[in-house]
Amino acid sequence: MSVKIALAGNPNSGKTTLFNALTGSNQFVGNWPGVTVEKKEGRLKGYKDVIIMDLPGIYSLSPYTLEEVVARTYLITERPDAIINIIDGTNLERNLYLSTQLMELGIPVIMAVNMMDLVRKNGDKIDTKELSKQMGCEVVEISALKGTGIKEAAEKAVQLAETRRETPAVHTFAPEVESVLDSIENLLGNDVPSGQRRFYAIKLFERDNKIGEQMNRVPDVEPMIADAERAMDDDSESIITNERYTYIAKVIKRSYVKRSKEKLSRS
Ligand code: BGO
Repeated sequence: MSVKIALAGNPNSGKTTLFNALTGSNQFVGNWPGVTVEKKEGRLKGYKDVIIMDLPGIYSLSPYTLEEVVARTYLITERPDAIINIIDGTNLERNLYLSTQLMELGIPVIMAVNMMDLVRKNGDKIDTKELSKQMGCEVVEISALKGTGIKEAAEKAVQLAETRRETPAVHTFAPEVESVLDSIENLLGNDVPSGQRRFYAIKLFERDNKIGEQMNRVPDVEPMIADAERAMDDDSESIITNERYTYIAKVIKRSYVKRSKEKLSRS
């Protein structure tokens, strides 16, 4: 049985470098259906039955760019067996924004923290154990350019993919946000696969105008959203964005050790 692994990450995170290193010359290039966004897939070197699907470089799974819509439609409808989320280790905060969203899809994720050669050169350190705990996924440090950590990341991704296990996100938002998301999830019931319920609930709460296309029935959640917006005095999309950044700030505080800070704490 063949295994499908999606490669997802921000533009400039080193995704192309990693994809080339993982697949070598075993690549097929085309377009995603109906759009002129390039679609690349390739066979993982050393594995007969493992396909790596290179998703477009994106910052978010929102509905605002073709690339984002292509990537999320693929993730929701095709459901790869695992996701390799490549992130730029020198730019953790911005990159983890997408990661929090990938974790909500219920698909097993392995996080490949790239540019580790630069992180080390800067004298910074990442506590991968803590990052892994906070994000709820395995974390491997890599340098796509130098080729370090890549084999380990690929092996872990294949192992994870073979489990085909649903993996719920571990990060949570403020209690009042969780409460409204819970209510939306209850309304969704079995209309969407259980592993994707949180993802759909968040998208509905954000008034994502494209998510309905992936659903048979769209529940009326507008009164719940309006109540929450009144109570929190913000629009629902900003509420979720802020919650993500609040969580990310906590993750970074616990897992990223900047050289300058280390020096300060020693003095
Ligand atoms: C240029 N370490 C370092 N140091 N650089 C890396 C690593 C790594 O682990 N991985 C990737 N890069 P893409 P997307 C470049 O092209 O794979 C570099 O958008 C340059 N080009 O080499 O393209 C990689 O697919 C001139 O850098 O990313 C590339 O995700 C001067 O990160 C860039 C300096 O990688 C983006 C860099 C003409």
